[in-house]
Amino acid sequence: MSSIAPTSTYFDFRQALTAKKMTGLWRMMSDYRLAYAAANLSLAVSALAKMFTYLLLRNFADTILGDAVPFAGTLERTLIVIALGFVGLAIVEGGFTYFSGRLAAYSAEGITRRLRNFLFDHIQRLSFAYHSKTPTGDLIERVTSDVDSVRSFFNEQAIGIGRIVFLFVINFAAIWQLNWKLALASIVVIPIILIVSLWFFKKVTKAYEKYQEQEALLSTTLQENLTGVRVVKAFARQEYEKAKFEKDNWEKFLRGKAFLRMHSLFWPLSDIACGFQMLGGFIYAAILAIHGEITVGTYPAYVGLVVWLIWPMRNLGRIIVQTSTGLVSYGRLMEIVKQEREPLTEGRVQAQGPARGEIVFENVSFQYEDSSANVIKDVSFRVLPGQSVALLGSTGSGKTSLVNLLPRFHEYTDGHILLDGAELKDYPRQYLRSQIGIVEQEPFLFSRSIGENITYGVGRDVPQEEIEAAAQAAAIHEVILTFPDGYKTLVGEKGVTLSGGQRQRMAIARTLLKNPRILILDDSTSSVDTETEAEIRAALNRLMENRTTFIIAHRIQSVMNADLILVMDKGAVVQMGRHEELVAQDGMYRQIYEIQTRIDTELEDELAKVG
Ligand code: DCP
Ligand code: MG
Repeated sequence: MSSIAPTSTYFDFRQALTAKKMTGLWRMMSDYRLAYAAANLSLAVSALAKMFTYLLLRNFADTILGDAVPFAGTLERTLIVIALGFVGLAIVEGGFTYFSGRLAAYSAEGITRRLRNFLFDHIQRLSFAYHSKTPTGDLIERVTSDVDSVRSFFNEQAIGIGRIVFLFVINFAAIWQLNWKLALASIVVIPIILIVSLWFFKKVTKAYEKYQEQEALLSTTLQENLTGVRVVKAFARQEYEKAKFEKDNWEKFLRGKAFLRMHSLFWPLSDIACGFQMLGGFIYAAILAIHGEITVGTYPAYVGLVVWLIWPMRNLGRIIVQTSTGLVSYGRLMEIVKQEREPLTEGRVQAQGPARGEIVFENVSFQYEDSSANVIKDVSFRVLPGQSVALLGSTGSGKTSLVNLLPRFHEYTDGHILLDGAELKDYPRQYLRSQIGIVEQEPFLFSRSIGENITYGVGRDVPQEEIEAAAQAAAIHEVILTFPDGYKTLVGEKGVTLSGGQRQRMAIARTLLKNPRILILDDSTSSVDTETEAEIRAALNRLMENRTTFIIAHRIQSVMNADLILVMDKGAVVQMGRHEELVAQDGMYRQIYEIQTRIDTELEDELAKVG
């Protein structure tokens, strides 16, 4: 089978994007069409063997009951030949059916493996905007359940068509050869079956679409509940969540029932039609036999053959109806495939080597795709290479949105951002992201080892000493040594769970290794105790050396030493300058400063009293 097997597992499924769903499925079969041809050919051989079995049966009956001349001389020898013929034909028929089944299964698995690989890669290349508006549960549902129903299409329906055509043609020809009137009388039901099937096809398509939608909703509910399990528990909302899930699940049950009802209605109807067809054929054949228009042996042969003429007719309906699920899933998958990927390497400025890190904002405004107002309003400032900018402001004032413009996670809508004198939009995203290191507020760690998490994204083999040096600089080395397997300890479900502060320090170590020219620290010290905060700040100061840094913080202490402080309010920069300048001004900065110093001194007084 390996001669037919394509070795490459990559196929660009964007080639299968088309308005005609059947054409799309056909394109997906690329590289596997030969295998399908072979599978269909084997089915033809096996159908031929079946036909010969019945012709042999006719000969057998005519020899025993009628007056046909034994073809192998004596009756005994003829019977032995016939018996051997039956065995041989059964082997051929079974063998080729098996072979075609294997080919179909192998091809279906191959196509869907490629499809899953493609989707995985494609999804991770889509934009932030796409991901923030698409529920994870829905994506998971499509990559699993819909891929699976496409797989059954390739495994069952794609091959069924060939079998149906072959069986029909062969058996029809065979009956025609027995008696042409009988042949025509045996297919009167075809138009009825076609009409009924197409009607059901439409119904089932709708029902299955609704079912898949609901299933996606259910997995979204489940996924969100699992991700947000802390919130659910903290607010004691288990009962509410349970009721919500039960409601969604009940709806899925109803839709599943409606879908299955369509199927279960179709079967009896098509069976009844086929039953009448068969009965009518039998009676007509009997009449013909009585009138001597066909031989006695022709009758059992017809009986055998007509079953296999009806079978493809009956299955044609089945395939039409079942193909609907494959087509629905094809459509749902193509909704992902047709999404534009975020271009990573395109850009007019093909910069080589590290950036200097001079950043200028000129009247920059920014609006999220789906929102109506600007989130960043007319912001202008300038940072020299190696300087640090601090962003301070109430929550929702646009601090994170502003720094997210730098790696081009989102595109600014107005104004200019210049990096080393060139427009940011002209740099390839990949270059920018390699030059910018981000320490997020809640860094995400993968379920891999501590070491792998620290070296994630560095893009080269990092020697152990270097990893440890980074961990030491990030004040996390000692903590890692207390874990059972040190740097090899797994993070997450099968390993250790890290605290918020520990995760931040892991992210700092990771960023140190990446050694970017531009650094973004988002709220990096807000969720830890004062002692750890001091450690992290020391680690951060090491990290900030010689890099252009954007630091978002809520505490004055974290921003005091910055070269430039931006005070933000509702998307606009309301104050800008160094700490001394801003404290001297009457404004938001001084208010925050005064409140925070008062709290700090009160706290110290309290502590002194207790001490
Ligand atoms: N916003 C949005 N779409 C997003 C992210 C944010 O519409 N994908 C909105 C929510 C806020 C505004 O943009 O109204 C600014 O959000 P930021 O996350 O930029 O705000 P901050 O980072 O300043 O807030 P915080 O201090 O809470 O982190
Ligand atoms: Mg923020």
